[in-house]
Amino acid sequence: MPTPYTIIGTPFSTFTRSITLGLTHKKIPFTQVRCVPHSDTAYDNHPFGFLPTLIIHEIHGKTVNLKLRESAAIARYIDKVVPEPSLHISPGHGKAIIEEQMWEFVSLAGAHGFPAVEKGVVKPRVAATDAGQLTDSEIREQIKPAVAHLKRLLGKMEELMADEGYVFGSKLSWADFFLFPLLADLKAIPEGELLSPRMLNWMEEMNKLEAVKATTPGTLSVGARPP
Ligand SMILES: N[C@@H](CCC(=O)N[C@@H](CS)C(=O)NCC(=O)O)C(=O)O
Repeated sequence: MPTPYTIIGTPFSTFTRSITLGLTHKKIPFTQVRCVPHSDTAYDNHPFGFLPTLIIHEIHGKTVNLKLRESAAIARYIDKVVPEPSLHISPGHGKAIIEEQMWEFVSLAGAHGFPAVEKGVVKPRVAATDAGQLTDSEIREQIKPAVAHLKRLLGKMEELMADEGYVFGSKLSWADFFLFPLLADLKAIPEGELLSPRMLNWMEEMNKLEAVKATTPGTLSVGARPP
């Protein structure tokens, strides 16, 4: 039987993994089409060739093959069709006073975390390592300003997190699923040394989740390369 959803995007893509983490955690079957950003497949499904796109094949028994883009919109749709297990928080979870602070964290992770981790440090480090032309200290020198920026960003993200447990303490949420793919990539490169004991403890907790285990193949953390 065909799955009700198709996700367009390589498992290597962190935004794609945030969504496959949510789908897997909620036990929603899906098919994944592995492609890189700006490939023909990406453009066939997204106006700007970005990842991910969720194709919703049916709504209320009617074939629609609707293409939904933007990970936060996709997360909202997933929550609507399969509310449990919930990936939302309530006031009192971690440092939250209002529930919207979970979406605030998600947005900060995407808008500030992604460029600082992936564009600034992970991608240049992986590209330089794969090219094999520079020594480790030359690579470190090249990415030094980006590493300093990332260190500040990680400190600020950590300030928003509960002192222990998930991002919002005892409650697993989309905040964890949006931050985790970024830091799993970071941990896989030498600059993973920036991760604090708090972040490392959190990653250990996350690594126990079935959804994390199921979405690990194809990621940098196991040495994979796209698609
Ligand atoms: N706002 C988008 C961002 C998605 C995004 O940046 N995806 C990356 C892959 S992880 C991408 O396609 N990047 C292409 C580019 O930066 O040109 C979302 O939340 O879905």
